[in-house]
Amino acid sequence: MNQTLEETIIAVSTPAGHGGIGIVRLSGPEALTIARKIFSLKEPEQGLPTQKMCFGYLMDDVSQETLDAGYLCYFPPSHSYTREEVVEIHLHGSPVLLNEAVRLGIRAGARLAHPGEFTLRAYLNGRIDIIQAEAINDLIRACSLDQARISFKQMEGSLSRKIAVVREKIVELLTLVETSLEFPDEEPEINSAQIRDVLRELIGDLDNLVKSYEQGRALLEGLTVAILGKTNVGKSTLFNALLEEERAIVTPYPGTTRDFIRENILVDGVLMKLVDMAGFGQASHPAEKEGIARGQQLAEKADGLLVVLDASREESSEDFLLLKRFGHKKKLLVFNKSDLKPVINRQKILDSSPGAGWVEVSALTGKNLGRLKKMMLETFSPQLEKQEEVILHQRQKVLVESLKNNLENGLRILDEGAGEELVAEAIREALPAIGQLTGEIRSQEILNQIFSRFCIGK
Ligand SMILES: Nc1nc2c(ncn2[C@@H]2O[C@H](COP(=O)(O)OP(=O)(O)O)[C@@H](O)[C@H]2O)c(=O)[nH]1
Ligand SMILES: [Mg+2]
Repeated sequence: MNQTLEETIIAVSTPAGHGGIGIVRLSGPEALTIARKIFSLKEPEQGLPTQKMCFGYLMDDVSQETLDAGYLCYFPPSHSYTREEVVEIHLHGSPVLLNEAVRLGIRAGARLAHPGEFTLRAYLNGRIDIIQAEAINDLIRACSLDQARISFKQMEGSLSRKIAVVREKIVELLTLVETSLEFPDEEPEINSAQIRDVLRELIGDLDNLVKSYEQGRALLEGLTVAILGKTNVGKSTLFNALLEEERAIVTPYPGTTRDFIRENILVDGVLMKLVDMAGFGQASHPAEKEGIARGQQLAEKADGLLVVLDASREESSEDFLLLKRFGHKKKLLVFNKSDLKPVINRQKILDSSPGAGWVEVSALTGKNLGRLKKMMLETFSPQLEKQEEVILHQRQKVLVESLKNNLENGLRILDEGAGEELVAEAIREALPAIGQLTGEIRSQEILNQIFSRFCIGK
């Protein structure tokens, strides 16, 4: 990736396709000069206030043809995303027009930006660290409101600050240990018991961060919710109803669904991967048999189960087998077909599955589906402690783990009664991991990996 900051870069920053408006963005030392060549202000005599929308026209500066009307907004380096001159040109959201604006900008001296290059510049110019850059991309790509919330906080520096505190504590500890070593005749600044306390506390904090990665993954990838039940109880109808579209095939005949189908739904901002599968019980076809086997495996790994029962029929041994088989999983009992005359002995089912939440619904009429969704959220989402940081990237997790290992190593050396010099050395080895985490230690490979995942124009 080209990293010369002398060049001015340009790209369309809004998504591909037709839209109400589209934005072309420039960043670099010539951003304003180039923008003024291709965009002429309607009232140039009024000057160009910073961070204000100024009306004008997109112009071909050679043919003098006016191509569109829109707004130009200038951000001086002190207030821009990249810490360079940035200009946004807001036009009508037509891909041909926006591409033409980019072509004109390039003819006037700009270069097409690489994916993520605006954010890369914000990092290279010291406005954000690497953790924040990753968070910006996470925010853009967030599929759920919970993930967006976390990414926004991290973009604002919450995780970076947490890491900075760890670093300060380590540096302070090192300074105290080293001063004590330097002046062995004086009263030591810190004794072994105090060193041990500081290390233990740091290791505890880092351990919580490492553990949060599991939660982070659930957020990033969504929760898998499998729909289980005997054949013909209405699983596919429920699946379609929750999805609000006719995705799975529904027929009155048992064994209609042979494989499993997975679709995403958003429940109150939380991403859920809903899986419809073959009904449990006697398979009438080899494909159905295989479907049942795969379904069992999937259900075993799911974050939650919806066990569907046909309330208009008598409960059967298969229902009880199923409940027993998945007794250990988080689940909700869904008594379906509540629009028909109730026949099932509900209490008997509830007794066999103590503690499980339940709800009466009709997948056909939609009765209680809102309530079911609410219960799915309450029962299946990991309980995020609001103030806790959550790690969303393996890169970060690996580095935090290595940091923790170094400190544990220091603690072990201390416990073995080795000299404080060796302890200090072990602790000092933790520092590079922090530098890599925040991007203070720059690795071209890591930069390429991170920024190539961005969109062009960000
Ligand atoms: N009356 C009524 N019929 C339903 C309801 N849900 C599903 N059905 C019917 O039950 C039959 C089997 O449904 P389906 O979704 O294919 O069941 P699956 O085998 O569990 O996937 C179909 O004829 C559906 O129309 C419901 O809530 N009420
Ligand atoms: Mg089905």
